[in-house]
Amino acid sequence: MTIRFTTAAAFFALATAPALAQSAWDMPTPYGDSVFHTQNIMTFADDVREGTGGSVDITVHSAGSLFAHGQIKDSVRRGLAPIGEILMSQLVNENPVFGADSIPFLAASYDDASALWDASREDVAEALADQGLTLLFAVPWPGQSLYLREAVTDPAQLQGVSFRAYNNATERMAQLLDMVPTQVEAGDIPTAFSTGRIAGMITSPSTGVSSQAWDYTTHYIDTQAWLPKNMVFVNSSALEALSDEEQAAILAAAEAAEARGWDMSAAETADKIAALEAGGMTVMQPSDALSEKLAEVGEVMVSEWLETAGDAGAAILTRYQGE
Ligand code: PCA
Repeated sequence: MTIRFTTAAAFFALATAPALAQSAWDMPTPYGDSVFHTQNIMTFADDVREGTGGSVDITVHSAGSLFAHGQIKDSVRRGLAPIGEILMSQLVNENPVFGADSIPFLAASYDDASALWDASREDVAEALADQGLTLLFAVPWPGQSLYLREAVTDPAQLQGVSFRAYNNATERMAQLLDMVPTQVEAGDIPTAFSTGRIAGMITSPSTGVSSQAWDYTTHYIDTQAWLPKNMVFVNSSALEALSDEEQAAILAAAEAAEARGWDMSAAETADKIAALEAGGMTVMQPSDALSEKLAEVGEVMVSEWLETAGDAGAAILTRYQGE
């Protein structure tokens, strides 16, 4: 009898105590499972589970499977999901600070991208905090390069090309190069090429590989023009509802995820360019004429961004250039 009672009591304690403290969090993310951002987030979720003794259990719903990319931020703001990931520059219409990382040649190396992030992070965190969101971490994609169907050396060859855009800046860049932009999510790239909606794009070697760019384009032109970031944020009320220890574990996992993600991004640049070549693409450096034209476009876009971003934008550039 005693043994049975003890067993039952132990079972009762095991079954109920962790369940009371358990937070099961669904996390919508936009990109597929093979993408390093998603893999980094899976490790972040593991770290959170470990750091909280299993009491915060994050399930990652990748590739827009829970909410489409364009709905993730509002879903987290409204508490439909407690945590999520998006491309930061997707929010540039709300606040220009979200677009600082998507201007051609403003910050085209990892060192420069990191300095720009240091100079803009507070503004991004504040803009999110105004909406009840807490910034956890941000990680850049590798440099953005051109995927085309011919060896473009003269910028005039770009005129009229149907070109994939993934944010305002890529759309504006296409316009300034006399191309015809159309917005396409990363997961829809193969269909957009195969149905003729697009004939070229600018994106990282990572997305080039995950979308099998060699099936639709022949030339990779290694411009590495900017490093746009994905960011992960949490609904502030959901975060504050956790214990202090749980919150600290999440913040520690986020800090580790940011450092790990930047390393993963840098490490994959060369690997994925090699994979594009192995897939059959011709890898070229931009001609002087193309580089000059892209630099010109970058200058126009910096001044346009400064016009919309006002004093906050000017302060970001001053901090960035002072670093
Ligand atoms: N991949 C994402 C954003 C930038 C990148 O490298 C995309 O192409 O949608």
